[in-house]
Amino acid sequence: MISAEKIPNNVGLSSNKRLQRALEHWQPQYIQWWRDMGPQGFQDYHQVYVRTAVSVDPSGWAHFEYVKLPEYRWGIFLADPVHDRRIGFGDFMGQPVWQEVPGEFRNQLRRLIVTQGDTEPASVEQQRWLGQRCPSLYDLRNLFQVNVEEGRHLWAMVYLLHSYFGRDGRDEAEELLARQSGNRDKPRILDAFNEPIENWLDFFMFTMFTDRDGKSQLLSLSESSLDPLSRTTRFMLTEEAHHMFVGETGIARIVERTCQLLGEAGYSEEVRTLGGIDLPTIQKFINLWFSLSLDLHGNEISTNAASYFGNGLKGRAQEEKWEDHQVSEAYYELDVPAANGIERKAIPMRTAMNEVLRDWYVGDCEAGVQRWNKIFERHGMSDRLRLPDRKFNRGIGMFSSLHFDPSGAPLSAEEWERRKYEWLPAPSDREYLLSIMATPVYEAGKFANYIAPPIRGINRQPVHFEYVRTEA
Ligand code: BYC
Ligand code: FE
Ligand code: FE
Repeated sequence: MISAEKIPNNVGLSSNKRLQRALEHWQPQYIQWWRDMGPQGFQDYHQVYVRTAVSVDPSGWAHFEYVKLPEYRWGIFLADPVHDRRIGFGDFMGQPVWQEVPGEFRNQLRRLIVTQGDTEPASVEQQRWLGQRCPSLYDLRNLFQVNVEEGRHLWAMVYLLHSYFGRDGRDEAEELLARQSGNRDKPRILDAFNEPIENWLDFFMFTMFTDRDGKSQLLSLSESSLDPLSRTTRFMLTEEAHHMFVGETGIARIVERTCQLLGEAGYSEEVRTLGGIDLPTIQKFINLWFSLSLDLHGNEISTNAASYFGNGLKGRAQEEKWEDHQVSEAYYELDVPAANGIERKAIPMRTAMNEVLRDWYVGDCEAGVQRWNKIFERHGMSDRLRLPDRKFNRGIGMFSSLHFDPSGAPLSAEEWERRKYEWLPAPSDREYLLSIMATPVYEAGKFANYIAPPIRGINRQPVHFEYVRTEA
């Protein structure tokens, strides 16, 4: 019998027999998946200082304890209901939100929830080897915090599937554990979640840029007319903030260290000879993970997106900031490829909703890159990091069959093939990164040479705290 007490929740699990029965079947499969596909080498003998959500109020967030990862208490939480909440956009604007899934939107909603749910375990799979290459115990703990929370995000989507989609929902919940990142026969649904994350530069860029797609998608789903979906995703957003913190500060600490090494070398020496990560390599990893994450927003012109919006299933990020919530007349000015270059074309705004969300996303990324560039200013250096043009290295959308350099200038296929490793990580860059990460740093307070320590520790603990400890 599954014990509701072991699953922190605010969905009345102990009195919900139907949900308990469904979870009883699924939870052992989840734990098996976590052992097989979760952090490799950190299942049985390590205790990790992690935060567990025990309720949705701010104090429920302050719960830190040492746990063995497979014993983490994955919980089910919805943000508090909003009194008399009304549909905020689309064709049903102003009507009360739905507490059940309307039959006519069942397939679309299931698809959105499954797609969202699929990314969560995928990221855990992608990151499963990183513990063996970690730059410090502090970073190791942050990796595992992100991993257990992505696991909890999977629980969140499985909760919706089990509660609102009956038999198909239960089948989908099992499939979420059956697909595997990078698997040739049963890959994860979205492309970026099949890419390898083999080193910590990948990891920090992924949490900076790909978890930020999590933020844009969760913001737009939190506008949903399906109230349980809205409330679930609203709570997930509070966890997402920490994931992006890990990515942004991780890169900031690498940049800081690189600046120090450059200074020590009189700004002349190749940083790699000092064991650091050179700025061109950092820029290449920005180019890679930003372009992969742009793809996650879907096609520029999408009838799916128009229908999600019209039906009130998925809104825009921060819908309340827009004036027109119906968007039945408006047009969007889109840059499209044309015979001689790029042409502006007005398309119905509803079909451009993926692009509207991508605009929001690019702005949010841009602000983060500007914060990194402050580090160079502080060091009195003229170097800067930047986002590549949106057309660069795209795998989805109108530009995916064409080639561009990071400034947006068109290239022939032959030129792209010849020059792509000027802009994207080359096999030799990856070899170098693996070489400096080959020996993990497991000593409290010590940091790998390529990264600066953080300014402060987790939960007011010192930086040299033993964030992960081995059982005697
Ligand atoms: N890769 O009409 P379109 C997160 C497919 S991240 C592969 O443009 P739509 C997290 C598409 O499925 C947030 N295929 O699509 C981060 C469709 O296929 P079919 C995840 C792609 O539906 C880090 C076809 O192309 N959440 O939480 O408007 C760690 C037509 O495309 C891709 C969500 O994604 C792609 N990149 O837009 C952990 C929210 N893009 O029907 C977690 C839910 C498109 O032809 N999902 N296709 O077979 C959605 O809202 C939408 O599905 C998408 C796609 C925005 C992803
Ligand atoms: Fe997530
Ligand atoms: Fe995340």
